[in-house]
Amino acid sequence: MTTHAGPYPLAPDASAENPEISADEQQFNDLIEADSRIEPRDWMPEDYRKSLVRQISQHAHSEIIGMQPESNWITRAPSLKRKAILMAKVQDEAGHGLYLYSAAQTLGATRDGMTEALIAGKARYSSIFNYPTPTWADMGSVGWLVDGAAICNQVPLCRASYGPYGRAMVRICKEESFHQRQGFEILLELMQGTEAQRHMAQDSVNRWYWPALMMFGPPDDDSPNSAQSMAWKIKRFSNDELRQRFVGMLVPQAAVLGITLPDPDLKWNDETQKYDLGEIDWTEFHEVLSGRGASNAQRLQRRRDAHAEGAWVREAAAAYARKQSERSEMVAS
Ligand code: BYC
Repeated sequence: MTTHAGPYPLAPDASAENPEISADEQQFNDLIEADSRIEPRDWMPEDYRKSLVRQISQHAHSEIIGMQPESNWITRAPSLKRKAILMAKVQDEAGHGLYLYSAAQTLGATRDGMTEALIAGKARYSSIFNYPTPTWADMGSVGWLVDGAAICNQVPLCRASYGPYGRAMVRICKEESFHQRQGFEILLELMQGTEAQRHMAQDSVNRWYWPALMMFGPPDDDSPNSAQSMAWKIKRFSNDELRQRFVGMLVPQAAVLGITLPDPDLKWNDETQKYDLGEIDWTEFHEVLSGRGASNAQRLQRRRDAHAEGAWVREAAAAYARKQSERSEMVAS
């Protein structure tokens, strides 16, 4: 199987042939078998490296694009407390993007290459961020459902076989857990409010529930990367297993909120010991992945604008770094 790294040029030495492939490959296999960690200095199969660059860069892009639906609400948050919480959350997402871009860089991907691919529309990021956030309740749903799905998916990634990715995920998951609780709390407050507030909360959950289930990716029998990724212990559970786990987490929380999950077919199955779920609209999922979701164009344009508007910051930082290094050279000579 050949794995792709996404649309990224890799640093020149990153794909150099290793003359001792077989001994190295044995060592790699032993490390995976022993549930140990692969570190940047270790030999790794080219496809392993490419698959990690693919997944980690997509994940980093998701964090960065994921700042947009919420940053829209910072100026309109209903109180100073809500504004401060939301600002901190959006800043956290930027930090997650940075850890993840750094992890991808340890595999030879360049930061510029990844950014260029994103703003050129050649890179994937999570489908979920192509949906609009028209009401304040959407800040609750994004936290409860989107961050909730993120936690379900990402806690097992803390044990990913690639060291820098797993370690980045530990910190990210701690923050996601706070994000999920703040979303739950927004919805709880709305559900304890007026009729109009309860309606706004339910309407928002109706819009976000199905897209949140799609975050886990296509069904297992239509997931080309899963088998190899699980054999390499990057992924620990399949897309459908994690989706099930997520629904199992939501059901009691929805009861506490007094919110109805918008799936009339959702019910516990004693025989399979799993929830039966209604049909997910995979046509919608593929439309969003093809760039035809409600907000794809807007999200990418905003990212392009932000990149262009931030050029002076990057130039200033580079000029400062150059001056500093010239100064230290002068002192040394
Ligand atoms: N959206 O073979 P599959 C966050 C693609 S950040 C778009 O199952 P894999 C948060 C998939 O990439 C959320 N594309 O793939 C941030 C593949 O395409 P390529 C992001 C999707 O990798 C801010 C193709 O479909 N989380 O939560 O085994 C604020 C076939 O799929 C999606 C991560 O990135 C999707 N939903 O499994 C709040 C977590 N699903 O690359 C919250 C890390 C699938 O072959 N990533 N695709 O062209 C993963 O765990 C895995 O990559 C996935 C997909 C489960 C997402």
